[in-house]
Amino acid sequence: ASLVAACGSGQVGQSGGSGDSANTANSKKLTLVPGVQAEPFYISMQCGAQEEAKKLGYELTTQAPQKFDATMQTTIVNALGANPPAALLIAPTDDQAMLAPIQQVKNRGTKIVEVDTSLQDKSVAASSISSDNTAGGKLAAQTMAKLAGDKPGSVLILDTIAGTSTTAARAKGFEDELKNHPNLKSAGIQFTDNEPDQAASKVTAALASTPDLIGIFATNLNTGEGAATGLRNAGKIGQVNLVGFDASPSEVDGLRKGEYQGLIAQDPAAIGTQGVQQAVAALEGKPVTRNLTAELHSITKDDMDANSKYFYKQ
Ligand code: T6T
Repeated sequence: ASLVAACGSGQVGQSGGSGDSANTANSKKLTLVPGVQAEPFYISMQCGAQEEAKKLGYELTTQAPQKFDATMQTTIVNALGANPPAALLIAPTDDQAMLAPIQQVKNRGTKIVEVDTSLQDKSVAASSISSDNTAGGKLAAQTMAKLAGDKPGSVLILDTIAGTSTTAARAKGFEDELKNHPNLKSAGIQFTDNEPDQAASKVTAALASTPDLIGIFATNLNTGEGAATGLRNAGKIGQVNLVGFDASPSEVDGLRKGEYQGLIAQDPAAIGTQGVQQAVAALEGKPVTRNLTAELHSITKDDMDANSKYFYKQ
């Protein structure tokens, strides 16, 4: 499935750039394969990537799976093998299962750049660009501790799918930082299949099983949206602090309404921009940076208007 994003002021189609013709083959073609289609984080990433590709004279096409799912993403990546792009920018949905399909495209001569998530095997990609997700998890725990003040209690972590490098690092960073805040006890990590409904049910269950639950860390957009639903259903909005990751329009709306007490915003457009820059550097034989880190920003209701530049596109 392709993705059409509204970037900046105008509607931007699937491709950016000068286009090309059969005789230039695919040397100017970049393909972006995000984790999932029609999702504000990856739409913002696509916008950054498209703009940069156009600037550098390349054509970027986006092909996104319908769900954050390794089988669906594998189908897309396998199909690229028939007509491989010069470079593939990809957010692997599983840090192991996506190794073989990505390696196969690489074997056809395509340069690989990881954007957002990454494979465990660090030998495949020429470059990886992501947030410092461990630091983001730590920042979320510090925010949670500040919100709790001196009040002791348990905090639940909502993760997405095992094998997702980013959210795993956020959960780990959060749990590690909790050790510095003895009032806060971890109520454990729950996986949600990256489905808001599952996140909502996990919150409902945790409210029943953990009477001293005072906080929830939602490691991404969907877990946050589901957690807000779970708290709303139980009439616990504002009583249990919700710290989310990302800054989708619905999360930002939730922060304004008091459903979230804090958000850790990423800079997905910068990840897309830098992903294209690294891919093009690799293609043009220029120096490539193996690992690049995009900025994170902690946002609360009080400072959200000053931080609106970090809100994602939809
Ligand atoms: O949080 C982002 C991304 O960084 C993560 O890898 C998967 O979930 C998101 O796309 C948000 O839904």
